[in-house]
Amino acid sequence: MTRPTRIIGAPIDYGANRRGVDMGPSAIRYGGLAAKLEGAGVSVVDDGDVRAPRAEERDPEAEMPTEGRAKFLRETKAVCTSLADRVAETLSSDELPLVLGGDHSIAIGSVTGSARDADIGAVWFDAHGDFNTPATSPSGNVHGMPLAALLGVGDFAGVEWANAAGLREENVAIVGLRSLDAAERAAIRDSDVTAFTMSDIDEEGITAVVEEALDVATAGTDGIHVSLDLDWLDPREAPGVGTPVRGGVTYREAHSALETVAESGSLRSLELVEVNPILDEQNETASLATELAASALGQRIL
Ligand code: HAR
Ligand code: MN
Ligand code: MN
Ligand code: MN
Repeated sequence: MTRPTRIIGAPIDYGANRRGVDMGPSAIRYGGLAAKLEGAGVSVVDDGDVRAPRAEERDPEAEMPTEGRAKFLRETKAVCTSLADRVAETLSSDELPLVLGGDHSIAIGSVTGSARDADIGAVWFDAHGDFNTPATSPSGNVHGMPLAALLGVGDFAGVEWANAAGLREENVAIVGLRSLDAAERAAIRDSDVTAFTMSDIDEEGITAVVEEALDVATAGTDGIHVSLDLDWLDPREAPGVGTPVRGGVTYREAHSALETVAESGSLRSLELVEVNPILDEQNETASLATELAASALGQRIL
């Protein structure tokens, strides 16, 4: 039985290259998240949103690192710090945190909170590697950096607010890769992270790949964080994302993957990120996110 679930919104787009993902939490709620989960037998509480000042009030270049670029890093730190607290509090009251983004930079907060009182692994469903650092990022957008930040790669080494999770590369699996920058690709290859590309899914099938990813994330850990970037899916299924990449997983593969997550019984925290309602069609990507959450939390047809 899935634990009672607490929804926490993180309505920010500081880390993204296009405006709009800050409206993701509203769109996903409007898409019927609570009803969908209750229909799946999960009891749900909505904890509202973490506070996030509007990007228009901020200077993206304030407090940039000395080397390279990372826009809105100060604001990202503030939001991730309060998100981490909310996630950790949720877990200590025996509820499962379901974090709604927001751009993917919020994963720094979700994972940090999930790891506060436990040793965790992570499965990252994404078209992208999210393994850039301020020095390697071509864009300066922090949503391309959260895994590197959490693992302390490059300039992120010793950045306390970002590496406090103590996440180990050996317990991280990325699933569905199809877009990497050159230096990011080299960093992933040099790391002990396990990365599955779309070709791996083509060759082995989604179930085998997700089972391997779960083995990696659960090995010696107390549970896992699942970070679901909606651009993991093919843009035909999920058009409402800021950085769509052709050739993603299908609707059925996505459900099957999250059902496999549910069956593992190891899910500790979940997040849905990068839904961009401005680019969406009739809220279909937000509504798809609600369905996938229900699969991850154990919905069964029969
Ligand atoms: N790799 C590119 C960058 O770092 C694009 C990142 C796109 N990011 C996301 N996260 N949507 O997966 O700028
Ligand atoms: Mn991502
Ligand atoms: Mn820990
Ligand atoms: Mn992505």
